[in-house]
Amino acid sequence: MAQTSFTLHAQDGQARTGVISTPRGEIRTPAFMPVGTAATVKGMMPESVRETGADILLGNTYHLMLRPGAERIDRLGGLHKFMNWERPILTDSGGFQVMSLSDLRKLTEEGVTFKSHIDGSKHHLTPERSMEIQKLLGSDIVMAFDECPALPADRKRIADSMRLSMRWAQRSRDSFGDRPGHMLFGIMQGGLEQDLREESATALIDIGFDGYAVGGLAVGEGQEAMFGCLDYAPGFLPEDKPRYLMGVGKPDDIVGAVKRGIDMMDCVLPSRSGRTGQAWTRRGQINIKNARHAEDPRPLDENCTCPACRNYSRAYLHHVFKSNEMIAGMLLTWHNLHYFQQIMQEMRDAIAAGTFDAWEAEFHAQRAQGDI
Ligand code: PRF
Ligand code: ZN
Repeated sequence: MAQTSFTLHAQDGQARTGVISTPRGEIRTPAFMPVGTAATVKGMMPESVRETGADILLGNTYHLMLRPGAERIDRLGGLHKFMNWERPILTDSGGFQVMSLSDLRKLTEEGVTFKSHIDGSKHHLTPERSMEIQKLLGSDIVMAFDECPALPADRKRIADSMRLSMRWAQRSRDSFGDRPGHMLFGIMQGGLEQDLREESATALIDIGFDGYAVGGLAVGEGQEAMFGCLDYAPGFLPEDKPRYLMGVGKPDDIVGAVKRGIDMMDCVLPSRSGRTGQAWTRRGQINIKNARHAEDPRPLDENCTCPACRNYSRAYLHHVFKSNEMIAGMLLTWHNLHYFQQIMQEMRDAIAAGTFDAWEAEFHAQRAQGDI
């Protein structure tokens, strides 16, 4: 009994729409996953995150193993219960966050040793320990343990790192075992080298995963280079399994990725930029702290149905940001998450209707007008 599945409903060009089914609920694809790093989507109650249209959240092995600890979360009934989100959770495996956040990292064939960015304590992560932690958390979609070099990097560094990640992918698979109701995703690496991407995809497919992530992008290469890679990378992966682009992105990155055959994405952008006063709308970006909003009675976006736009003026949002009120980041985070989910829903509808190209043209045309 599989208990999990991926069903494709329609394809328009390379863009696909479908549903991932898990015992904790369905994930409509293409899906955007809000990031709940520390067992919270910062500034949002879980029921509010759901109201924005999210089917699934992302959690982080790295942060939760350091604080409050995976064994503690397990004793408290698992991550879903702990954070009051009963729907699916995908957890990242930790290697990427070790490399970007921790101090004094030491990488070997076995795994990675590092010092916590919180208290300097020493920790060890391996594929086996990452699988164990993600199991203790109760993650529905578990990510293989990988390493991701920052770009630009020379070809040898990218090739060696990718091959290490593929050996770790096999160890992740062996250690994960058979867990009905839970999915394990492999992560493709290989930088911007087409042949290394293909070698990585072949290695992952040989091992066999429930879904495949494109890792190693959005690490400094720029949108044009990322799209260049996405023009071929998804084509190396099985059509009948979900494809997840990790850590992406801005609205136009997301649209370009879906157009190229990506089914899932995650990014801190809507929540993080909401806390700093950046709003994303169909007409582009707005910095609500800008003085031009101080007496503007209009909402952020006339067409948006989120609470920030239904109930508050730009003048009010400007005021609460200027006053450092807690509700400021809460309202903008809500708006941004709502807007990102709205884009996803519109893309799912357009792909199902076979009108993705027209939808995309309108998306870009509205942004070109700017905030008016
Ligand atoms: N690997 C993992 N997590 C990630 C990435 C990766 O390559 C990226 C790259 N954009 C974001 N998060 N495990
Ligand atoms: Zn809004």
